[in-house]
Amino acid sequence: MPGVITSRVGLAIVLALAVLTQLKPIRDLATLVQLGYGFGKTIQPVSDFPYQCRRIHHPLLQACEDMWLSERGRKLYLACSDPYARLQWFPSVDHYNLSGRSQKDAIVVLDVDQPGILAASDSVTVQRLETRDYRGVADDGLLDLNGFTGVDMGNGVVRLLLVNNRASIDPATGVYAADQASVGVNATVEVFEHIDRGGSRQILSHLRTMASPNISTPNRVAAFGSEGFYITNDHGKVKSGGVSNPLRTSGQAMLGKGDVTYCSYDNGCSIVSSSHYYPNGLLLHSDGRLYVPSSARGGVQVYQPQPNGSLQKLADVDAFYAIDNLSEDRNGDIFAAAFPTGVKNQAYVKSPFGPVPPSTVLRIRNSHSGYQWEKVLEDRDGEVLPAATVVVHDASTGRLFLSGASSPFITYCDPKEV
Ligand SMILES: *[C@@H]1O[C@H](CO)[C@@H](O)[C@H](O)[C@H]1NC(C)=O
Ligand SMILES: *[C@@H]1O[C@H](CO)[C@@H](O)[C@H](O)[C@H]1NC(C)=O
Ligand SMILES: *[C@@H]1O[C@H](CO)[C@@H](O)[C@H](O)[C@H]1NC(C)=O
Ligand SMILES: *[C@@H]1O[C@H](CO)[C@@H](O)[C@H](O)[C@H]1NC(C)=O
Ligand SMILES: CC(=O)N[C@H]1CO[C@H](CO)[C@@H](O)[C@@H]1O
Repeated sequence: MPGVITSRVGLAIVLALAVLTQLKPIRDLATLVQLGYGFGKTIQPVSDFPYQCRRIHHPLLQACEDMWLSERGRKLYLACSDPYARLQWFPSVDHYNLSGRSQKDAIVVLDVDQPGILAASDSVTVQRLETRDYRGVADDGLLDLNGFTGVDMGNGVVRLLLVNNRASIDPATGVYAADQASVGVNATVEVFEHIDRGGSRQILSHLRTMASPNISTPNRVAAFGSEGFYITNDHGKVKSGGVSNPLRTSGQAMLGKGDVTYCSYDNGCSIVSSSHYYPNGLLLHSDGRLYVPSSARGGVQVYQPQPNGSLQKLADVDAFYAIDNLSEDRNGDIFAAAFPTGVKNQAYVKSPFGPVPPSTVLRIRNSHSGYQWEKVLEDRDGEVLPAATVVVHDASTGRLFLSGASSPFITYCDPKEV
């Protein structure tokens, strides 16, 4: 009776799985596989959603990993790079070829109310901010951008806190260390200020560099008043060994070795929450809470920061997506970029001019009955969205801006007139 045999085997497999998924590493792996392949999800085409989207191709708007909207200045700040160079030097995905490093990472500013953006994307005007008083590594003056955040300080002043994946120095010679893959990068957080004085030359003034052994594998930074900031160390403490033993770096994130670290400008940095699974683009919301998304577990963890920087856990938002970077709009809604099929994104990083993997936009709201989340946009076939690592909602116009760490363009989506 083959039927019985199969069903016995089937039962045995189910039982074995049930037992195995009680074991933490197996459960972690099962979660990862489920997130990576999008099992159990309906991934929808972009035409299912009430948005009209278009791509903006501009030489300065490439490989923009992160964005922040200055509501006061009505300007979108983007951390952009070079999609080809990301294949060589992008330490957060274990690319350590320093000689292929981007020479053009910059903060780029786009005036969101400019009329041209609606008419023809080719005529969009953007400005690259020049850095002042910033010397880089061994006087190279270069930035290696990842995540960042901004703060409207009033009087037209915008403060930017940038994660900078600096190359490491060999202390003996004072020049770049020869083997970056084994020494690891020397990531720092750079604090800059921008004042828009009009004119074609726009300057970013460098205020300070924060370096610490506890700024180990920073992903994004969230400003905590003027005293300090939080970062997610997505891979935790281990910053090297990526090439010879990928598990030592990439694996760390998946094994829950990531952390949240608080840095005080006066007292340095300490880990305030550990055992995070690929903690990604965190957000300090105007409600005073810290939102920490996870790319390897899915969902968002919500914390209440204490005056000394320590964190008290408040809630979990159980959105089962590999959530990337969060942003808050003027109404306090949180927008999250997510990868419904993470494995396709890993392939895309290696070939950014190939087919674009699906992206999902989630909106998270804190209502009376707790946190609610909803899918507001998705692009199953990679038709118009980038492989979005971040999405920003401009509540004044309803427009969404999307960009991706590897994508050679950005996209904006306007609500369809109904
Ligand atoms: C490193 O980057 C340089 C410049 O792009 C390139 O010529 C070289 O082949 C790369 N090395 C490796 C090992 O990929
Ligand atoms: C890391 O960066 C800091 C800040 O610029 C610097 O003081 C330190 O020497 C650097 N260390 C290495 C190993 O590059
Ligand atoms: C790093 O964080 C740990 C844990 O909070 C702390 O004990 C340690 O002193 C910190 N290290 C530095 C160099 O600040
Ligand atoms: C920080 O403050 C919290 C309560 O506000 C307290 O429980 C904790 O022990 C403090 N941590 C340190 C390192 O002082
Ligand atoms: C701040 C930021 O951009 N963080 C992450 C966004 O998502 C990508 C992909 O997971 C990460 O590599 C970024 O570091």
